[in-house]
Amino acid sequence: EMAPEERAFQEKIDADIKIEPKEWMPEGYRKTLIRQISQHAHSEIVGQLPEGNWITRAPTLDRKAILLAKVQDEAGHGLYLYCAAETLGISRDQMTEQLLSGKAKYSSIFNYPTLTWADIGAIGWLVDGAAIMNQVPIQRCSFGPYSRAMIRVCKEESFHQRQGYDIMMKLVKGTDAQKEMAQDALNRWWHPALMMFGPPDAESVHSAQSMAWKIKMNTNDELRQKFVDETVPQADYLGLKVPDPDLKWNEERGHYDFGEIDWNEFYEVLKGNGPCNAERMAARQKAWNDGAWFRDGLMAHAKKREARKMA
Ligand code: FAQ
Repeated sequence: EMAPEERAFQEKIDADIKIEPKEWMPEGYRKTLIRQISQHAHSEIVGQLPEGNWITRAPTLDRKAILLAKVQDEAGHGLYLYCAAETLGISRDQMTEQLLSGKAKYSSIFNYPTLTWADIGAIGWLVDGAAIMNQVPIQRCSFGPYSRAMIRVCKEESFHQRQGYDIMMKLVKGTDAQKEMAQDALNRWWHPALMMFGPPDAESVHSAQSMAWKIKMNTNDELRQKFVDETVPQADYLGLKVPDPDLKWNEERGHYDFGEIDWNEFYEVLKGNGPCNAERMAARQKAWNDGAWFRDGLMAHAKKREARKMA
């Protein structure tokens, strides 16, 4: 049986009325939002690392400026999302501690290495492409600050996706070696990109409740299918082959059928056993430690000013 305040809350959700930070909400709703928004923020921050790896080695000055701008956008998204989560009563320090202790997750995709310049193209095309697929519907989610954050974030992600596809276009029109490099990047990023949408619906523990609360607007498998349907023609246009022998257009369903995903690999990455988990966490831990003197300085300064005001 639902308590009256909870019923009123659910009625608002069902009527597409946004929930704002100071309003009453069930504890589970608050917790789920903090989990999802903070994990999303952590993904943006950790997501800077694989691409940052290529800023100094971008092939032209233009490419370097574009990549630099893109990575700065990710930082902005992260900070924006931390702020949205803070309206729910958790501090950014607490969220950072949860990331560094392993309690909070970040997207599995950022535990893979960026081996060649083509990986920067593949990330923009596939990873930002998957991010957009997931985040466009969240623009309509029930929590005001999160939904509004997604509007700006999605605009920037669209630019990111285009810059990635543009890198791929350039490579496939280049030398044989460049085309091979593009194909190799697609081979390595395709399945990890499909895993970004989360476990199959049958194993997704949070989906049903999150969808009832409109924190999530679609199931993991729905978005994964939509991504495959939109991305395969883009690969065809590039003249690249999607690394899946079972991929086939299904006329009856009006969708592509695709092969089984290696969920064992996904769960291993979540457990910390992906190729770059340790490296990513070490980089974040170092950034946090290296910034300690600055945070301490800010706090000391604020305290002094407060004391001066009191005097
Ligand atoms: N990686 O019950 P579900 C970006 C966890 S885009 C790691 O289905 P839920 C942009 C899940 O947290 C990437 N963990 O969970 C960019 C849960 O564990 P928990 C970030 C995953 O929450 C581009 C457990 O598995 N985007 O950063 C993953 O309903 C390029 C059970 O799963 C977002 O976060 C995974 N792939 O659905 C930046 C979007 N999948 O928390 C730089 C918002 C699942 O109980 C460069 N988030 N898990 O310990 C969401 O839409 C959802 O949280 C899902 C997962 C769809 C990711």
